[in-house]
Order: sequence, then C-alpha cells, then structure tokens
Amino acid sequence: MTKAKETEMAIGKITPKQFKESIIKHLNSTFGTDINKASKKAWWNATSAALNEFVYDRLSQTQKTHFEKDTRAVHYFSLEFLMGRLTGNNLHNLGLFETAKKALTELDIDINTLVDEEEDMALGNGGLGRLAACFIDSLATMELPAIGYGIHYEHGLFRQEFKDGHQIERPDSWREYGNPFEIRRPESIQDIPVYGYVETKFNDAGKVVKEWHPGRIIKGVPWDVPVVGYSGKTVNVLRLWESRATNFFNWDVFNSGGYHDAHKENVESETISKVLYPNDETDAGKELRLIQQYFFCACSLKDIIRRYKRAHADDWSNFSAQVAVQLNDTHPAIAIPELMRILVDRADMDWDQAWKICRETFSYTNHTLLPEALEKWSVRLFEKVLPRHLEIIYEINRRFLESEVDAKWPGDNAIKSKLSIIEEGHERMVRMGNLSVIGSNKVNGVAEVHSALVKSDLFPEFNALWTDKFTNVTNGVTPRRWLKACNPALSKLIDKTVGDQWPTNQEILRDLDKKADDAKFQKAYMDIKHENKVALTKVIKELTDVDVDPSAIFDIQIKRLHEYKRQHLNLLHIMALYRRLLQNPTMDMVPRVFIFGAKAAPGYKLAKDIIYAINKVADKVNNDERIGGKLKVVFLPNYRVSLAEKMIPAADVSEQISTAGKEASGTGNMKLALNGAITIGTLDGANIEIAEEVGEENVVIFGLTVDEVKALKKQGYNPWDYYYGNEEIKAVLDWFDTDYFTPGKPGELSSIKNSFLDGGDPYLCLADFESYSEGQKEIEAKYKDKKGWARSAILNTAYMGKFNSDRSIQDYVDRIWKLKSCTVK
Ligand code: GFP
Ligand code: GFP
Repeated sequence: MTKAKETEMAIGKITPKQFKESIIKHLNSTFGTDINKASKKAWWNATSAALNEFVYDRLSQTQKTHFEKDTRAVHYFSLEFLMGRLTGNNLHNLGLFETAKKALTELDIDINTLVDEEEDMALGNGGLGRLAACFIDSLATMELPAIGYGIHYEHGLFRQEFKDGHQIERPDSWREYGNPFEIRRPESIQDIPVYGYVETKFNDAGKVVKEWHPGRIIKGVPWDVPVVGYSGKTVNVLRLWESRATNFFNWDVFNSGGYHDAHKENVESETISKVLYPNDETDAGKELRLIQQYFFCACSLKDIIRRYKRAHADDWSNFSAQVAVQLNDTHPAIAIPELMRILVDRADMDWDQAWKICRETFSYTNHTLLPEALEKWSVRLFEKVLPRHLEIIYEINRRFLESEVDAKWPGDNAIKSKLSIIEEGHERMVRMGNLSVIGSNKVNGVAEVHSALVKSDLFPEFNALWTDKFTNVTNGVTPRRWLKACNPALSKLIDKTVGDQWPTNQEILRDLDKKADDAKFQKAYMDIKHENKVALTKVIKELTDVDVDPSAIFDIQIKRLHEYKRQHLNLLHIMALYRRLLQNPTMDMVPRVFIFGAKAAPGYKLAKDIIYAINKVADKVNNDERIGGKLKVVFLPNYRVSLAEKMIPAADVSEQISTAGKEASGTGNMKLALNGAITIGTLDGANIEIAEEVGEENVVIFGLTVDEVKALKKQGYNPWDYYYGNEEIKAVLDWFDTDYFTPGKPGELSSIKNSFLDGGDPYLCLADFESYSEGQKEIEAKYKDKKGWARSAILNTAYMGKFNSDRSIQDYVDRIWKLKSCTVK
C-alpha cells in the first residue's frame, strides 16, 4: 500500500514515532513495566493497547450511530467463533500495519515475532466456526449493523500434542496472559432461569396462563470483542457470554461449616461456559450442552430485546423489522421457543401474533447433511431443564401438524410423523432440525450442490410445503485475513499489479489474468511461493524436526479429521507411492511433501487411529534412505487458524477429497486456491463452483459424482471387490496388518484396514482410489510444466472473486436479511 493511502485509511493520522510513544506509554502506565525489562508478552500487550485506542474510539462511534439511526441489525447466533489472532488482523484492517512495523523496528522488535505471542482465540472447531469469524469481518467491512453472539469459553478447542504418534488433548488456556481484545461488560449482565416446573393458572382476566418457576438462575456476563471492519470505519461487536453463579457465594452455608456446599452452585454454574463441546456421550454431558445452548440464546435474546425496547418501549410491532437472527446450524434453535415464551408468557401476546414475529425474525443455515449434526434432545431432558420450552414446542408442533401439514396432506400420518418436531420411539426426542425449519423464515445451504441436496434429500416435504423458504448462499472467506494479512509478499505484488483496492473488491484480481502468461510476472509470483515454502520449511522443522526440501511439491490437507473428509484416502495413496518407490527406487517422480493438519474429536476412535497411522507412516517414510528423500510426510501438531495462516501461502496442492455429497461446502479449499494452490478434488461442495470459476484446466477433478455415489450405494457397494480387484489396494491394505510401520507391534494399524473392508468403507475410499491416483499423476505432470503450473496458480488467485465472504454476506443481505448499510461518521 502506498504511504498516502495508508495514512488516509488509518483512523486519525498517526506516525510511526507517535505509535512508538504510545506503545512505551502503555508499557509503563498500563502494564507497569518498561522498555528495559518488558517481557515479550508485555510488548505484545502494550502494542495491542496502542492499537486499541483506535479500535475503541470507532467502537463507541459505531454503537452511537447505530443507536441514533435505530438501524435494523442482524444477530449471528453461533456456538463457535474461530477468531484466531487479532493483533495483525486489526492492524491490517485499520491500515496501521506498516506504521506499527516501523514503530516496533525502532524498538528493535520484529512485528512477526510479536504477533506470534498471541494465543489463538480458538472458540470453535472447524469450518463452521471459522465461517462465522469471516462473516463478522465482512459485515463490519461492509458497514452493516451486526452483532455476533456466542459463548465466552474459558477453554477453547483442546491443544493437540503428539506422543509417540498418538493425539493427546491438553487444555487450551487462551486467556492465561489476558486478552487485550475483549471488554467485560458487567453493566449488561443477564439472569437466565433453568430447571424447575410450570404452574398453570388463571390470570385476572380469567385466561389460562403458564408460570415457570425456575429451579435455578444463572448469570450471564457479556464480554465484547470488537470486530474491526477493513478501513476501520465500522467496528461491530462480538458479544460472548460467560456463566456465573447468581449468589457469588453463600455466606450462611459457609459460616455454618459447609465450605464445599457453599461453592457447589458456583462451580455448577461456571461449568456452563467452561469448555467448548463437552463430551456429550453421557447424560450429564448432554444436559450441559443443552444448557449451554439455551444459556447463550436466552442471554442474547434478552440483550436484543433490551436494546429494542430502548427505542420502541413496549411496542412490539417493529420487532421483526428491526431484528434478524441467523441460526448458525441447529445449535441455537432453542432461541425459537425462547422468543415465543417471552412474547406469549411475558409480553402477554396472542400466539398467532407471536408466531408471526418469530418466523419473521429467525433464519437457519444448514452446514451438513450428516445425520449426527441434526441434533436431537430427549423429551426427558427437556422436561427437566426447560419444562416450559417443551410445552411451547408441543404447541408449535400441534398447530403446525394440524393446520399446515394436514392442509397439504390431509390424513397422511406418515408425513406427519416425519415432519413432527417430536420423534416417537423407545425414547421420545425433540428434533432441533425440524424446529429450525418450521420456525424460520429462510433456510439456506452453503454451496449450490449442498443446498440442492437439502431440498431434495434432507427436507423434501418441507420444501414442498414452502417452496421459497429454501435458498442457497455459497460460503466465502475474507481476503483480508486469507490473502492480505497471511501472504504479505503476494499482496504487495498484487498491489503493484492491479492496485490496492482488491481487499474490498476481490473481482479486481481478475485483471491478474492478463499477466498469467507473462514470464516476468510468473517468476515474481512463483518466487513468492518459494519463499513462503522456505518459511514453512522452518516451521515444519521446529514442530516435527523433519527436514523437507522447499523445491518439492507441497501437498496440503488441512481440516477437521473425519472419515468423510478422507484423510485416510490420502494416506492410502501415500502408502501406494511409497510402495512404488520401494519397488522402483529410480522411478521418475517430482519430490513431494504431504503435509497434514487436523484435530480429531477426543471421542472419535477411528479418527485418532488415522492420525496415529499417518504419523507412523511418516516416521518410516521420512527415515527411509532407499527412497532418496522423494517422499516426505509431516503431520503438524495443533492445527489452528494461526498455523493455517503459515501453511496456506506455502501450498502447491490443495487436497479437497471428500466423498461427493458429504462436504457441504468447504472453505479451506477457497483459501488455498486464492493463494495459488491447485486443487485436487472431487465434485463436492464448493469444489464444483471453484472449478467453474477458475476453469476445469486449472484444477484436477477425480472420483465419483454425487449421482454416481448414490447409484453405487443403491446397487450395493462391496469394498472387497476393490480389494481383490486391485493388486495395489490389496497390498497397501495388508500392510496395515503387519508391523512394518509399528515395529514389534503388528495390528496397531489394523482398525484402518477393517474400516475399509469389514466396516464397509462407508465413504467409498476404495471406489475412488484409482481415480485419485490418476489425478495425482496429472498433478505431477502439470507441475513438471513450470509455465503451465505458474499460469494455473495465477489464474486461481485471479478467479476466486466469487468466494469472498463479502459476496456471501451480500447474498444473505439480498436473499434473507434485507439489511441496509450504515455509514458511521
Ligand atoms: C462445516 C461443513 C463445511 C462448511 C462449513 C461452513 O464445516 O463443508 O464449509 O461447515 O459452512 F462441513 P466443518 O466444521 O466440517 O469444517
Ligand atoms: C451499550 C454501549 C456499551 C455499554 C453497554 C452497557 O451497549 O458501551 O457497555 O451499553 O451499558 F454501547 P448495548 O446496550 O448495545 O449492549
């Protein structure tokens, strides 16, 4: 960015010298240290405090403007926000990065080392949580009034370590050294009832009313994380709720000797925001998770209503015109009966009017077709924790079935039982997916193919009932974090080539296509890729002690570990390659480094076995002198946003190899392509749209299509056919039973072979293996053509404009939220 531009963007002009003085001032007066003895953490804290002077000013200004103009706002309810680090991002978004860099250089501090001091804010699991983070970045950048609502987890996602190749989970204590990017707001605390019973009585007018007598009250304390839009004009808020006990401490019990009892309620209440995704295999775990969901939804709705009433008092008629609530997956679906409860029980509104408001307020995003993601809670659990909500759900369901369903399919009990919110059976269950669809105004999937499957396979009857309820919004990623901030060298080259406006208008990158065949530009582009690979090489060495050669192909698969994402298909191919090399050590092959990053859910045994197998194969391959370093495998521990930022700019190949129909969209595929990696992928999720945008010749597609997968399953898939039909598959699978990779311990990897054979290979790895292997050969052939490869990489960067999260947000605004931007003075 030019100097003039940066100064113009920075909110309030500031020179490096002033920034430096501000850092020193904070070091002294905020953190009580000085330049001679400050720790690295103190320098980072002081720099963040200097930066926050701009952030808080804009935050207040934004809130004031939104209040004065009484803007309609969207409220993004999500159990996950995978924010990553904020220092670098906020400096970039405020146009202060270069200023801060100079200021720190004068203090003899390297800005890249400084930002590494920050712990990731890992309040999420994978794509769903990171999508929420990209969305709030785009909302602020596009000057749209928006609030993110979630939970202030004390511990985010676990920290992953490897011990002898096994995943070990350690607690993530991201706030141990404080977090300068959050503000506690005790003035906006909410009290949330749970448990208890419902009393039916008559009110003064003789009408039957319900009164919930809660068994316990939990306090919700909000923490605000400022969300700085690019250019810093709008700073929105992410409000995260922390749970506390209402009576901080029971004096009477304590004084009479019940020291432990006095703390009991405290501990129980505070457990609610303790961890992300408590193990919900036990009843206690399920109860905790349902309470988490209710807790943050109830706090958030009360917060929204308090704000609404400030402008509209008790007049509810504008509520749905002012308030849009987006439900990120079914996790916050309990917000629907909660709003009904507030309107009907507390505001004394009649049912139909309340239901109309509800349906106009909520919309729901579906992120997966996998059945385990459509949550169900037992009626028994609901009765215990949220007795009044259960009654409301019954009433929503009764009216829905008796009027809407019966009108369309008179007397059809089969359809009724399928669409009912209550699942009958041995244990009656509340279906949160059905509740979300019934209570929402719009339902969207996250890529074209996924949204089509939501309509045709997941919710066909609902789609027949309400044809315009279902829509698509293809996911996107913010180019601010995922290109500008994480790949500074490429960003500068792009600035020089097409100007510096692309971070807010990614379509500008399209102009890079004119340079795709220009030898000089190709060299500059590929030199940057090489430098990024050199940088990653150092990270790999530091984290795994493995030496890799930056001139090899860097082939990267980064995403949650899951059978449908098929890290184990990648592994099969690696083992096949290794075997080919052992059989023919002089085989002509471009050296390749396969790089993984993934966490497995702690209770997901096979996923953990796959990690172990990859680590064991890596050990063997990396130390096998017979193959002359042609093949390396590394699994980087503790994959998270900040590690992704180092891996993505260094990728040559992007592995997007899910079974067709299973990956709703994918967003890593977008980040990697944007940074010039060539995708090897199936026709699944957003891969299909990426191939359309960047051109079939600039990606490598393999494998069964959605329809072919369906046909194969219907006809009866037998993995043994592939085992006996393909000598290489058989040899590789049999390898798992030996102790080749686990010396002295045969059978340690057998669970993986079993999953492919006796387990039925549910994700069709064997069916796709041959085509995948051919695809990998195509990758190699392409890579050998240096010019062709550079051209494809450049065109990937150029043509990814559609996958900017600003475009996704614009689609949400047009199709769902009907929101207007608001200029903040
Ligand atoms: C889920 C889906 C992905 C999708 C994201 C965001 O992410 O296909 O891109 O949600 O919509 F599976 P994961 O948590 O599985 O990564
Ligand atoms: C407003 C202000 C905040 C202040 C809270 C609580 O926010 O600065 O901390 O009130 O008084 F903007 P909301 O009312 O919008 O939460």
